[in-house]
Amino acid sequence: MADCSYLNWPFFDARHRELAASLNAWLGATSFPHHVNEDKVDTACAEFLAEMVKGGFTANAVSTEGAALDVRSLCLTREHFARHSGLLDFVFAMQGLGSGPISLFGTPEQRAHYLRDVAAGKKVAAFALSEPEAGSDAASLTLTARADGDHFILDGEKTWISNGGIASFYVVFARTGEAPGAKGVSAIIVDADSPGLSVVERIPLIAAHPLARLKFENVRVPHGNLIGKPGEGFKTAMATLDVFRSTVGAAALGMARRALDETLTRAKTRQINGAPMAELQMVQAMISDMALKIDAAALLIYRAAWTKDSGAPRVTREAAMAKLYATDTAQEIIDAAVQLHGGWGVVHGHPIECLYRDIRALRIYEGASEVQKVIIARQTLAQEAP
Ligand code: COS
Repeated sequence: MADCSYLNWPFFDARHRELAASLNAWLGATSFPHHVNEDKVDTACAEFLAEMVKGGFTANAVSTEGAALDVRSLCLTREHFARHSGLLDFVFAMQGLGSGPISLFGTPEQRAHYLRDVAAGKKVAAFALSEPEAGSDAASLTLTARADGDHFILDGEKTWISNGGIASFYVVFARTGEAPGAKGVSAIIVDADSPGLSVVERIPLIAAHPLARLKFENVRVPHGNLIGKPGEGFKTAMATLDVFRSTVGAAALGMARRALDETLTRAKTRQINGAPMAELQMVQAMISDMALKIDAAALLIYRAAWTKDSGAPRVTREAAMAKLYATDTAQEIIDAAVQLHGGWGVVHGHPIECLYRDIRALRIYEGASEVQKVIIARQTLAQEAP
């Protein structure tokens, strides 16, 4: 049985411990493949979503009535899902991130129309921020939305869009021109079947999940699909990422925990020179590093989640630290697990080999490690000297 003592940390309430117990029970009774081929990924996403809706877990991904999202529940769910399957975690995470701007800033009508269906698995959500020439520098995005009576007309491209091709709607960040740069961007909901919106390319990945490049040509969207105020879309995107970046760290933590679990089993059972590998001090040093990084990552993640849940208006610094540390160290932990598994660690389809591929994207999406360093440095430099 994996270590669950962290659930007794003061960051958690009784309902979080109950959620973790029900996640463990559900995951113990359901089996999800470690590896899904690119050509089966759309079907697998639909099946995984249907299963997690039946398990009752997607309701935590959205805020149908306008209450704050519970970031600790989001993190616990991602951590547990990612321990079993990177794709399972992805499906849950995207329902939350893709509809996050509506949960945080949507009107009651937008919530009623979109979020109930997202929670029920009847609608699949996507977050469309990045463009071919605007990734880390998100404020330089160029896709335009010009007003035309009571509609917007969208023209341009988005890329690296998770759930692209299977989403029911996209929350699109578009230039509406109130001011140059970050202050001239608005967040607009675009239904996937809107005429003029097309998927021009599906992008295969190191660990399969649906990802696409989208084209918008004269796409007409009613003004009622604007989320928040015109010109505040960049802040909406950043505030959404403030919530979900800690959860990326949590997914990395789940993968790292799985790597450690697998390594402990191997180190205790594999005999080298007539004794278990675990008796070798070099192996012990690696296991010690793994365990230490896992606890440090968990502390940063649940500190950020607890701070947000306790009512902090922004957790930009805490969330950036959690994502940066947890994803970078999970990569190191999984690499060490590959090393300690010897040849098995690189056998296609072995759980450790799957983790090795699953973890890589987490250091890039929702703000690369380097972006998180910029954010942490800016926030630290902005502090008053004593
Ligand atoms: N919450 C609320 N508002 C925020 C915010 C947050 N977390 N972060 C920034 N803002 C606001 C700022 O306060 C500023 O508004 P004011 O001038 O009124 O104060 C505005 O947004 C612009 O912020 P800033 O000047 O920091 O913008 P930059 O263009 O310098 O942004 C980074 C820099 C690198 C932080 C940003 O572009 C970023 O996060 N890039 C990565 C994007 C990303 O994660 N892409 C992945 C897409 S999802 S897979």
